[in-house]
Amino acid sequence: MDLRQGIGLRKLGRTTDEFQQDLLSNLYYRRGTTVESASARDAYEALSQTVRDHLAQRRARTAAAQFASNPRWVYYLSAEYLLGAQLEQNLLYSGTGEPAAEAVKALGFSLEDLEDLDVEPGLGNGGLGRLAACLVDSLATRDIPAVGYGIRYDLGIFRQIITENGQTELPDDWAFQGNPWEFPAPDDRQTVGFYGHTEPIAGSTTRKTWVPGEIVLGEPSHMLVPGYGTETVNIVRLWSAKASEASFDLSRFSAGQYAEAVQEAVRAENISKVLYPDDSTELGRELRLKQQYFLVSCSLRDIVRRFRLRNEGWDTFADKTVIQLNDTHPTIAIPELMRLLVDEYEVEWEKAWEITRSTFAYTCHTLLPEALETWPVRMFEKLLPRHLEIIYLINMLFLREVEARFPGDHDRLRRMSIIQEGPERRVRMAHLAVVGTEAVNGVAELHSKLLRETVLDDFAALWPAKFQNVTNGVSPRRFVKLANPRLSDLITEGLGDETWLRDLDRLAGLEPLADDSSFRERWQAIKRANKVDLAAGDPDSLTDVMIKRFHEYKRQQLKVLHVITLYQRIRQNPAADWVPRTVLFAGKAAPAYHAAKDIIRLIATIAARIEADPVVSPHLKVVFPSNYNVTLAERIIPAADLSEQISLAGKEASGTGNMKLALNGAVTIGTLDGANIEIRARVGEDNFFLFGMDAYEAAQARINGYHPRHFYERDEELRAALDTLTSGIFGEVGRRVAASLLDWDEYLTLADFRSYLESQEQVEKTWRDPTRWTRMSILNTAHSGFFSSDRTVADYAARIWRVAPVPVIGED
Ligand code: H2P
Repeated sequence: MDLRQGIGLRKLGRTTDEFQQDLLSNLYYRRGTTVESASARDAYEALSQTVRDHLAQRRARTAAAQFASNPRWVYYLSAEYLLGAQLEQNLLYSGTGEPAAEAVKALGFSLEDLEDLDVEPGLGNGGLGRLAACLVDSLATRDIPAVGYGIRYDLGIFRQIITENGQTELPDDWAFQGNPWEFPAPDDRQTVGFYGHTEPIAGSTTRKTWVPGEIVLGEPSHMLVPGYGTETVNIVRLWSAKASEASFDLSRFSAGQYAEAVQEAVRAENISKVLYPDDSTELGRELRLKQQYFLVSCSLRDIVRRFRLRNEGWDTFADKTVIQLNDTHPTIAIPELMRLLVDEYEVEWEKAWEITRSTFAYTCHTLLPEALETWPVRMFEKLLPRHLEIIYLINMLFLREVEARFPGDHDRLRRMSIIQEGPERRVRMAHLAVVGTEAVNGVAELHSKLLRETVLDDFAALWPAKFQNVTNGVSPRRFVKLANPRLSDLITEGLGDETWLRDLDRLAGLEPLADDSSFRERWQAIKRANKVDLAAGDPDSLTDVMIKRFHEYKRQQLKVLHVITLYQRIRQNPAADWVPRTVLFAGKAAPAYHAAKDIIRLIATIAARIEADPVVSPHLKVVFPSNYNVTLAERIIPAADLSEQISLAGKEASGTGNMKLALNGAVTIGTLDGANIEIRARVGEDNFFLFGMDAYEAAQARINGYHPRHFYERDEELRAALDTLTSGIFGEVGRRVAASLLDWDEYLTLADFRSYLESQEQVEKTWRDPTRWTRMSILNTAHSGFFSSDRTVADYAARIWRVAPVPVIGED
């Protein structure tokens, strides 16, 4: 028997009988229980193991095929992954859904019961983390050899509870009951240093020895990332911080100083304790920087370990390695690779710099200048003294390059420097990320353009070819097939087969069906059924959803002003023929972001008030389900009629919820911002409700001197809405929100109010014509094929990574 790479393994069964046997054997040998006494958890664990085994076999073949082809590997470094629940996805991707359902039934459970036990790892915050998850899905689906690296936070994004008092945050101990999808790999543990000092090395001007003052261990485990409709199974490798043995102080423990004995160990393990520790304190900020270096250091050592398995020279490193930095969080990877090459492997500085620059690429996800990270030099110096020295040298050589191109332009040098001068000197991570990479991309056309024209304009002038656009995308498997099985079946029927799930442009084939009345009726019936399942409000009402992280630039407050206006209009004229609406908000606000939390609280207050109002409640309902996460998104998106994408133009880099909603037949009301522009261009102007200023008008409005009170004075309904808030009927929080809008209104909410209201009137007019609305809905789906993350990955592969697929040959 050939035992290499699992070739000698028994092939796992796919028939119901075979699957059942495997399930029973897992129940018996891994859970130590029998059919008679199995709990739902036993059944869930045994089922997960059985499904996982199928993927593990594919994983073994993938690893063998990828290693044999010696490809250029894509390493995706991301502080966040919002992977979503795993069981349902893995049933689909392993093709075991049907036998599993039967086998589980024979145990006395339903698949749905067991899916409820599947906990989603909340290792991310919003679009950025979910994008990482969609990209790794598509990397595997496109057979691209890749590893995602991240942090295995013990506590993921907090669990949110919404009450009339707003948002309450609770810890999310997601792996409390274990995580059956994870493979620990303690052998690949890494050692990470912090603090300490550097020492010169005799005879070298560039090399130094770093003597860290604290050592922490990084222990990896990985999750399997299967491709859809292919054999490839890649991995996401997540690092947990562990204290080294030496950090436990046995003598103190023996002396009864229990807390002191473990304090060093606790400090070490705190590194991977929570996602985004509160950074309103100095210690919190230092912990974040520690997390970033922890991720980078473990991952780079792992990448170097993998490279060195082949004994190839450093000359080939960049040909075999591309490291994508997902935003600036992992940017310390640039000086870290320099440190490894120069200090540890004795590669010449120039050579090391050439390797580093051709290895990295950077994706920027924001346009808000305040969201581009900077770290105090002082903190860097203390925590990562050697890295700061390397950054200084990189900066000096870089500024020389700028000086040579733009002699005497001191202002430019100051603007472009990696070090921001001022009372507190800071390291500008985005500048480091641009200087140390081969390619920089924004995530939608407008975003990439604005990056070149505004925040990174000096860099674009220096290196125009470095700047690219790669428009985001989403996984049609998770967000259509799994989230919306009814619609998915209808699409498959309409197109004749399921190949659209790997080739989303095929959705265009639905276009003619928009004119087919029986197809339209079925389409409508599915939307209704999804609304019934969601149970948020009357399924015949217009389901109007705004689901995303809470941030003032996204302008949930504009939607609030709309709701208040509707409330007042209905109260003034209760007998009129109102379009019934269910307005659904979902999303979390960062715990220290008080203005965003105020908006949540205000929404909760308004929702309760409307609910209690017999005049308004038959026509208008506001709901705010708690704890927005991937699982909840998968329930809301299929039920949405109207998708709110109302950020101030020029502020939302892309958005991906907009894509998920359009794909599921929600019609967008939106500004010319982020990917909305590309959605509108594809679905057609007639099938999109546009309003508001564009990015240039918005920028101009600020420059010309924006006075929110001016809009308040001129627009009677706006005035009434704001006066209502100021009157206190929605509590103190209403007053605060009104004051912030009237006094400053950073994101020009009041300026776009009237245009938004007019566009909402168009929405209602269209809604009254179900044929027209349903056509729009179908055409939105039909023309959203471009927004597949498979296309995004193909773009990165061709233009940035220059990598090709490595197919994995199947067993059969
Ligand atoms: C961010 C941007 C979005 C973008 C997403 C993925 C940071 O997500 O703001 O515009 O689509 O990255 O590129 P979010 O706001 O949802 O946290």
